[in-house]
Amino acid sequence: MLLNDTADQIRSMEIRGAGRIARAAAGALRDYAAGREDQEMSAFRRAMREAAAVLLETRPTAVSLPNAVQYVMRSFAEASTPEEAKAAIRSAADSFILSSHHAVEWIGEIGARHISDGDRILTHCNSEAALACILTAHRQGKEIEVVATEVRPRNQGLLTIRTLNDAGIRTEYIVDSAVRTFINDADLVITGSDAITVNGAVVNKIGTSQIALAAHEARTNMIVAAETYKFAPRTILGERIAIEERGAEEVLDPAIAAGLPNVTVRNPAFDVTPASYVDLIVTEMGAIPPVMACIIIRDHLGWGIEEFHKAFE
Ligand code: RUB
Repeated sequence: MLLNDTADQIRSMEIRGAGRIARAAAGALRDYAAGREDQEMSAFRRAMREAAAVLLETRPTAVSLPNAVQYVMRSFAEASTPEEAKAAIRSAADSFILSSHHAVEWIGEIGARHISDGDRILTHCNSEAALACILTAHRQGKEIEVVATEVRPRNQGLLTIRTLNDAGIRTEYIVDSAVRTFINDADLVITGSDAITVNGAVVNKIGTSQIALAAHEARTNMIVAAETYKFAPRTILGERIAIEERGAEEVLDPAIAAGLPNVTVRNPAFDVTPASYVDLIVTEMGAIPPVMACIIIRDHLGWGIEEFHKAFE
């Protein structure tokens, strides 16, 4: 697939979910590099930088995207010919994609340990990582039930209930505004994440923070399932995660909107849940309290303040 096609598919959300977006971007860079016929390294580097920029501009929130792009782009820093660079890119992209799949499997195993027989789990949006925990617990023979939200305006909940239905998991499907009504029946909330900041705040699908608030009030545990490439190194420097605001037409029919000149539709796609409302973040490295997010960024991803200073020198 051409790089621009992948970028279009990410933008239009045909490819969506932070993990899938990251893998698609890594694969697109690999394929784009393979198709280049540059003789000079300078032309190759320029073309790759432009390709990376096209991908990075698609959706602003999921940190897995810049993390994947950076992983692939760093791989050919030492290459002296385009052929050498292409080989390095291929190997980096393939290894990113493979380790991303493994990470989701591990998260499933680790997350399932926190699900007990008889649990009723509330989930929001459509997250591979959150579903991995639920599906693994089910495969282990635990009798579980799920409450899945609709996820206005893009209805990602439909994808979730199809997967749960196909796995034979009993599921209740509710509108987003019914969460507080059902939270007392839930033993656990499990969601995924698009980005996790250095202080453990979780950026995920709009509505997650309301659910976390309701869970906090009801003393229901809130677990976030996230691969370590969803942790955002630049938040060390106080950089904020950009929250994507999508088009009004996703929320309100333009024909209706045209007759309402005093009404402005707002459509933020994500929100921020403070660390204090999150009990556990399940990563492929283990389950950690949100306050340990800085350790993942520093010790596992290798980004301390010194590394940032070096990178920007
Ligand atoms: C998807 C979303 C998911 C996270 C994690 O939003 O918020 O919860 O991306 O998903 P959108 P995963 O549908 O707008 O991309 O665990 O699959 O990476």
